[in-house]
Amino acid sequence: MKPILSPRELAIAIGVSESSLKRWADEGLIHVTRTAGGHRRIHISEAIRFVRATRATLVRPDVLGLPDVSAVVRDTPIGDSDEERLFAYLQDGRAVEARGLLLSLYLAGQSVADICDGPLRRAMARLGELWQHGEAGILVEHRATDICVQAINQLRCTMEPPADAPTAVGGAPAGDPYLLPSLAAATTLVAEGLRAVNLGPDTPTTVLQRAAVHHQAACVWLSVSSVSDASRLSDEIGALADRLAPAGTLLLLGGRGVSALPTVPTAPHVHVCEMMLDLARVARRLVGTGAPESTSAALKAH
Ligand code: B12
Repeated sequence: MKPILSPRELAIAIGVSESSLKRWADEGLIHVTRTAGGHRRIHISEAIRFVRATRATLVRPDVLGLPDVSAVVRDTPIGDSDEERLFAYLQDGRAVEARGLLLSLYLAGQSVADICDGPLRRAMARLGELWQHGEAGILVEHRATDICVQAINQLRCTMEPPADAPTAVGGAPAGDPYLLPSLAAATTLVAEGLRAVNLGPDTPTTVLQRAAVHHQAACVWLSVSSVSDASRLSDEIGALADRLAPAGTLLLLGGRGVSALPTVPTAPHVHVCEMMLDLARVARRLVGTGAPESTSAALKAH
């Protein structure tokens, strides 16, 4: 990915004239910075925001350093749904096409939450049903997980929340090996304008609490997929909620395993979210309010 673009490069990528692009920049439709010599420069995150907002067609994605998207454009089976195509790419280990497909859905205006709750979740669920974790299935599942990690990280690298944006920290609890749900949560939050520190799978809740203090987090997400000792995990989550309460830090719980817990804290700063779409909604309110102290109040109406 090319981090900084000239107006000419973005113009070529979306098939418009350089003068149109400069005019849009001067009208404030696209944010540019200036070099010491006064030349306009466009950050890749701003270029991608512009492409999404205007539904521009990327005729030369390679100019932006997004060659994966070209691979998908060349390989467009008519009539297949996004889920169907992603499933086929993941099953066959076609990483370039899978990354390109998810990136092109994002460029076409779908949100990160839509992509994770939709084609990504459904394609992975179908892979899980195929082999019931026989050896061949584990091979495909690990490979598909790695490809999705690459794809989501690629999306994440196109976004740069402001330095003063509220911070979220999160992960999956100790003993939980699932990579994708926490990564999807982090990227959903970043897409909504938060800064996210993803501690990933197998993170003790005490470490999440420490990270929340260290980063003065506005919220902590916990993605629960695999639960071996449900009552112990319930207690750990209860203790985490208690420790987060004084600073007004929200605790956002989600994942397939939450329903296996005997109890979930019911305090006002704890929210159980089913999907990334719910998380995005909470994030939008957080970005609107900023300071952690005010987050609980702002979310009461949620
Ligand atoms: C990949 C995979 C694995 C990989 C994980 C690799 C890795 N490092 O991540 C490996 C091979 C290790 C694995 C192992 C096992 N797995 Co497995 N695995 C899967 C699979 C295919 C995909 C999981 C995934 O990543 N999905 C993508 C994510 C993004 O989707 P998601 O988890 O549904 O999350 C969504 C929501 O829950 C929500 N969400 C999640 N977290 C959060 C957090 C917040 C804050 C919010 C708001 C929302 C939210 O948003 C997400 C997007 O919509 C699933 C199939 C499935 N249906 O999901 C089986 C599945 C989960 N596995 C299963 C099983 C049985 C196992 C094993 C027990 C197999 C075995 N005999 O060893 C082990 C257990 C491992 C353990 N210690 O727990 C079963 C679980 C059945 C059950 N009812 O519990 C499933 C459902 C497969 C099946 N159909 O049988 N697995």
